[in-house]
Amino acid sequence: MKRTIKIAKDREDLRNWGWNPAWEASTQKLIEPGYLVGRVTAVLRGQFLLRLLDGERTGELTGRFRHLALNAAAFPAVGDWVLAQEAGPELALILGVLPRRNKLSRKEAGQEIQEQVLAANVDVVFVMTAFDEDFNVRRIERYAVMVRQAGMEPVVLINKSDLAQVDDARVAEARDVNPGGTVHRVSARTGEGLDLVRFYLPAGKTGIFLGSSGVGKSTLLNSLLGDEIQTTTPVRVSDGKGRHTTSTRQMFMLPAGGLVIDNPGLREIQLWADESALTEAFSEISSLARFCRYGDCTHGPESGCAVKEAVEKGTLPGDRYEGYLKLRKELSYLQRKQDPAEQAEHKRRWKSIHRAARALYRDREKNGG
Ligand SMILES: Nc1nc2c(ncn2[C@@H]2O[C@H](COP(=O)(O)OP(=O)(O)O)[C@@H](O)[C@H]2O)c(=O)[nH]1
Ligand SMILES: [Mg+2]
Ligand SMILES: [Zn+2]
Repeated sequence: MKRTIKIAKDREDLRNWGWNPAWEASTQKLIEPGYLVGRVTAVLRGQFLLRLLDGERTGELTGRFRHLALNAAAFPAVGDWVLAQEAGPELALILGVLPRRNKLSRKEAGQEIQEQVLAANVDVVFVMTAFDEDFNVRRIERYAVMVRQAGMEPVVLINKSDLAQVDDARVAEARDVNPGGTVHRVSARTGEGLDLVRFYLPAGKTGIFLGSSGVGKSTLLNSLLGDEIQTTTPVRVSDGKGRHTTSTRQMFMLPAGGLVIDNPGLREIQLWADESALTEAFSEISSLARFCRYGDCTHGPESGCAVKEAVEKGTLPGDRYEGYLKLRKELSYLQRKQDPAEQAEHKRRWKSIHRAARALYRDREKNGG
């Protein structure tokens, strides 16, 4: 007999922030009575803004959480659901992050080979560019791999359509590098395409805008927010020592109930992805590859390569092929840099972290820190 999962009474209102029966079902064993469940709506330096049943609170990590976290990716990201404990009128202590449904990651900027989670538990990712000098299909390609890695299809928005002709060729160019995905013309200024964007964001669904700074992410968000008395200026939270920190990523609720994460422009989008994300993002190349003479064809110097033949015949654009090779090289470099021994150690430590986290959930006596 199929059992229907009902949302516990004391979490009912979290539906507005994306909680649903699926979340309830997958986390039943982790949520002990007395724990608060909340969503991370903003990440600040060392602090978090949490949406809990009784409203907004500042969240801080327990010492134990910090101790158990192996790397930056284990820390709460915007969109995460967390278990917390009340600690004063405006503060909550974060005990753990509930298992993520998905995560949008990049390689940390700089030399470090580390994963940085930009957002978690997202339903739709808008890859945003504009009808101006920002437009670059290679960048869309790169974002597409990132989104596929998170298990989603990118929705490409080309903003500032007021600057373009109706039949601007850039829409078709963007479609060509986003096979299977969608591309829309929008204008935060005139409102063109805004209804389409809203369509992706019904109540309780979470979307995120990715794209370079200057493409109009904040302006578009403001247009979606309409006349709501809400600004898209970053939140500032006091750390109690008189200092203020400014949020990087932040979640907003649209008038119709959809949730949107604004994101500052990422100067560098280094990928944190594997081969399968590349295969999906370049699905037309993957389809061609089935006709290569050798099963392990690298589409390089081999003879009988169907991918290169397609380039020669002009059915696959040469720069698309080169874009593919470049990203593949970047990903294999990333893989080599993640030393296998280190990865084994990583796995082993994660096991013990999960074990400890389970013990932590069970052991309510010790959950104070
Ligand atoms: N022409 C035009 N300009 C826009 C549009 N949307 C945003 N802008 C302008 O683009 C600039 C950058 O916008 P902003 O929202 O700050 O970009 P963000 O860095 O992606 O958040 C601002 O000067 C906006 O007024 C649009 O649809 N059309
Ligand atoms: Mg902005
Ligand atoms: Zn080949």
